[in-house]
Amino acid sequence: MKYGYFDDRAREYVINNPETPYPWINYLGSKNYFCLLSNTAGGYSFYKDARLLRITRYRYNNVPIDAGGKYYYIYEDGEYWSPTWAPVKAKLDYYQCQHGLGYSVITGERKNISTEILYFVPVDDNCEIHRLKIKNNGSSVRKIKLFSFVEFCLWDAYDDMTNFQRNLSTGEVEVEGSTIFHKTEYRERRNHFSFFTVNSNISGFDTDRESFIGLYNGFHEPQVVVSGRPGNSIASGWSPIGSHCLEIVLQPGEEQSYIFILGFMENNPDNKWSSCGGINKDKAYSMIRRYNSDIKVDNALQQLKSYWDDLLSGFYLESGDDRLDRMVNTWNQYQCMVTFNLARSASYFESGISRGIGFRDSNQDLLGVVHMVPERARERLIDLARTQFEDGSTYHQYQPLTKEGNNEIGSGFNDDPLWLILGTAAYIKETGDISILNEEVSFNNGKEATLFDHLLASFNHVVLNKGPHGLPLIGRADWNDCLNLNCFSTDPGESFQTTTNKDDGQAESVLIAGMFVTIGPEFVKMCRFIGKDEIADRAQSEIEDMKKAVMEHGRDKNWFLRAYDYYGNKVGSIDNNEGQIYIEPQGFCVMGGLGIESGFARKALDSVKERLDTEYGLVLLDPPYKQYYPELGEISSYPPGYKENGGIFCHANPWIMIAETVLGRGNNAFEYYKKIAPAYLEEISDIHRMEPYVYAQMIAGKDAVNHGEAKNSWLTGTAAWNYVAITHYILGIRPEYEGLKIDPCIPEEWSGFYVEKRFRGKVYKIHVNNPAKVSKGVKHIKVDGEIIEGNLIRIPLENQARENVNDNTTQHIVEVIMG
Ligand code: BGC
Ligand code: IFM
Repeated sequence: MKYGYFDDRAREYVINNPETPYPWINYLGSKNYFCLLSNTAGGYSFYKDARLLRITRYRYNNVPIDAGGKYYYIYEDGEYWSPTWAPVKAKLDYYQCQHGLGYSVITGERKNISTEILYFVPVDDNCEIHRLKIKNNGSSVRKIKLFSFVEFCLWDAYDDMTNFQRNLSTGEVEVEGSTIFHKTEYRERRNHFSFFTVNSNISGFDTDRESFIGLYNGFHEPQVVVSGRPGNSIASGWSPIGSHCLEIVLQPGEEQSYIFILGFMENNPDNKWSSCGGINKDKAYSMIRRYNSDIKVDNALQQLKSYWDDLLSGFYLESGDDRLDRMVNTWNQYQCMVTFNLARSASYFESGISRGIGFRDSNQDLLGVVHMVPERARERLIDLARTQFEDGSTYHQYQPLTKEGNNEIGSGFNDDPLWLILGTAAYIKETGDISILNEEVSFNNGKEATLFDHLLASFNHVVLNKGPHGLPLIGRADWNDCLNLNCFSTDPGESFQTTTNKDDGQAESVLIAGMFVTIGPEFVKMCRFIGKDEIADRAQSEIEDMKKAVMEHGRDKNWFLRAYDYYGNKVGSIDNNEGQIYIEPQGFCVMGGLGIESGFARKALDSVKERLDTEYGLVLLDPPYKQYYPELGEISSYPPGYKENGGIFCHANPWIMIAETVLGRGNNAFEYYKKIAPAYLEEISDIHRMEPYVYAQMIAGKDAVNHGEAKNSWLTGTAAWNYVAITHYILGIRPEYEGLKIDPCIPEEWSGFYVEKRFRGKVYKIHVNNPAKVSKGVKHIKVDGEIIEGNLIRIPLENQARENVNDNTTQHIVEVIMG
């Protein structure tokens, strides 16, 4: 069942039924000010950090689930409704929500009054605009009252939901004309405030939640709206809100437009406003003047649209399959940007208070955006490297506001270091900017180093932390956060403890080994490019050793093992009762070229098909753990079929897609792609439940009660990896250090496709033809009419200055014949 449709021309998902299977959200904001907005106007806003600078309040785990947002109420003759359907839920004669790139439009009509609310955050400002157009579609004059509503958060979202003894006495507001200022101090510092305003006279306002809603009412029946009379309340403590009341008279056919602005103002940090003193209203008023007319709002919206058009135009596909095109051209790239911006902080599944920027997460996220925002990817790499320890280990997360490593979580995830090599490689391949390796960036202890020194430390961290089988020690966990194998009991019957001491924890990871043989060669190539051949030779021999270790100790009969636990027992083996085969090492070991000649790779991927494939995607392991195994850590604490315990963990699916392309099996690769790509799941939205325009982290596996039901949409490494799988490996348009490789691995039945790719300052118009109906293999390539050697369009690294990446002046026509 569908709840809307894709409008590809407008690049919108248009929802036409407000009762979606779960709130279907959008993200407004692209730099510092962000807002999560659901299809019925639920959600919240924050500045930079979803925990520390939360502008409006939101209650997770609420009943109903999505209560609290940017609401408008229409009142007429004792009757009232929400033009966004929620929260009042009075039946609308027409409802539509268009989620576009960085903006949403919610339209509602009842009793011939139609309202269209455009919500967006201007590209370079710290505010959100709600432009409300209201029209009388009937034949009589209408007199209505319009009430706005936002609920302010007292800044630190965690404190806001826990520290009531203090917070209920801190709220302060001020009303001047049509502007409501939220002035509550943030602890001792009044260095920021927010405001909510409208570009018209108001007939009243409210700033105190209890006065507006009533102590025993809900958002669906605020007493002020029920009575149609604003209370003109001034909040003092308790819960400050912002609500305007506008009296509107509409002639038949008349339409009026009102612009509401919710803004955030930060003062210069060394020019703090005095406690209980004034706030800098002038700054707010000048922001308000930037958007106080329809023309100004139209311009700002246009600017936003151009911003996204420009970002997304770096890769354009015509495949003949609408669903694939809309994934590649719009929604997958869009999700990659949102995920890169927000890491794992704020979604409808991540509360915005618990996580910083993940080291492994960010390095993977940037794989999906480096072609759009290379400068920001570069900056992120440097920020990440700066939190790395000298021995190559890394803080698992850093805090976005301070960029300091998160001490609470610390380090010890032994996969983390390798992702920095992968992220850096992706950056260099896309931009050609090898100079990043010389960038000075100190280690966490302040010791001076270049980025290359960091990568060397990362590489060595694996080499110097191997276990009894010559495989990498896993530490607290590798990519699979829930596989905590250094859990042991010193005394039978005693509870299990975890050790992170490397001399203690002997558990080994075949996934890290697979990553090492996949990512290690990237490091070797970088060494060679900058003339460090001796390091390259040593590194290469370490890679060979690791390959041997995997082939000797990292294999089961038909697939790659997952790990050895603390006691040296195999994990992910046919000898185990449960958890016999895991997805991750099959993907990475094959990507790293293991077992290709011997046919073992094929066997491993055939086993994946046989054991892990389902109608809705590949499960993480099989069979799931049905009992709790303390020696495996968190993984078996999940019910069978959920999350890492045999859920369809979408992040790991593209690793198999890529591995399939290594074997040249384009049919399999694309079949796996389609199974989890949201645009292909639109018709089963009632089963899948999440937004059909973005990936979810997990879909319940075959052993789960609700097989096929997804959770954790939006902020997941799934976005970047699927983008890499489809663009670099299935379509095969792949940046390499030496240039652009054209190496498609597609379903045999495809007759070809067309791609336009912006690459190192030029545009490549690539026509791929597949007359012989093969999956893989390129017969010849012509660039501007000349046949080139092989399938690499060579562009030497040293010619590529970083500043060039967005200069699209030169075009090349590339004709590719597969066969
Ligand atoms: C995983 C969760 C797990 C959590 C804490 C996350 O990355 O997705 O399943 O519960 O880490 O270990
Ligand atoms: O690898 C992790 C990631 O860092 C956070 N989400 C879950 C993944 C698998 O456990």
